[in-house]
Amino acid sequence: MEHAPIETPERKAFYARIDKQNMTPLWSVINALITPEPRSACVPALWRFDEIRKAMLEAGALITAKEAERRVLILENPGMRGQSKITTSLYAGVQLVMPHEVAPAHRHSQSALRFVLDGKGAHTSVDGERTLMSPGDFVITPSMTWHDHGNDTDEPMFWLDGLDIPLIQFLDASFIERYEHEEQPIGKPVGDSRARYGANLLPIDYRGGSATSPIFNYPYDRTREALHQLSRANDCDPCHGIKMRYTNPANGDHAMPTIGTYIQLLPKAFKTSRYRSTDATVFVAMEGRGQTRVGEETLQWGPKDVFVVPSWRPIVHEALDGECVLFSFSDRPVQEKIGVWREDRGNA
Ligand code: GTQ
Repeated sequence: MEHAPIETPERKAFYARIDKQNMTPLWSVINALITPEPRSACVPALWRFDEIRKAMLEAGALITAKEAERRVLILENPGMRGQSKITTSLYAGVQLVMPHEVAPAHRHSQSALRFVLDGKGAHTSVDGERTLMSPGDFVITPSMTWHDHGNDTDEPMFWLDGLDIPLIQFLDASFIERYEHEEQPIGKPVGDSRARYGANLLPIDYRGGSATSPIFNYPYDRTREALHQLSRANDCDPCHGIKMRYTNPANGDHAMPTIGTYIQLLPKAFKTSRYRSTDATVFVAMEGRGQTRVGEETLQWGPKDVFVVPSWRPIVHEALDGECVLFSFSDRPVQEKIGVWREDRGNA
């Protein structure tokens, strides 16, 4: 039972007196503070890639990557406009790097992920190593690592940025530094971290210890090959289809400390069982067409569309046009670490 004490004139007068001392009664607000279930301002929403792309190209004509520092259009949750949030704890935006542009080097305490949407061969550099990016690649920029982006190809390059900006803002732990040059020096060959950490090997004395995976590009061709192989075994989870988690090879934990990252395959015509969890999740449809029912709403998606599902809202995914692949990210690692993450699989 929710308590709702009556506000008598005596009580109201008391509240007014203590208000001057920056005090307020818990019993007036407890029902809004400690709710029986998550109550979020975050709402389900979808952004179509063709619309994002059109707006981004307009932005491309209006401002350079250099002047903007990062030419990004933020995907703002319609229930939280003006806050630069796609969920309560996470930020998402689409970044465009035009041919022969550089997004200048900086570093910040926020962790970032990139999920490549369109274009092939532009690069990002992280702490002295460069990686070339292709559609479907999942690339990490760990907290406080120097990073700059560049595009030496003749095509515009688009990717989705996911950052823990709202979480770091909430913790009041934001720092940024700009590098003295546009680009950082590159001291390692392309593929160095993949060879060191991404080949089922680790350097002999490597003990891990850093919060983020030492692999910074999880290329789509390898990820897709794993999903393909697993789809042949056809042992789908009723709630997820085939869903895998990107990991830190040094300790098996999530690849990033604050953002869980996932890839899932829905076989042709597969429909998931009703599922909900406390981590609001951002999805990118990488391949195929389908729909996701979120409570009463249905989001129809196709390749490169981005959509968001709030915490604890029941969802059902359905593949409508052949096999589908969804990339997703959420704050699940944080919730797991503090012991509050929950899921409800129905009876599945
Ligand atoms: O590429 O470093 O979308 O610093 C927002 C902040 C991207 C980036 C964003 C950033 C970046």
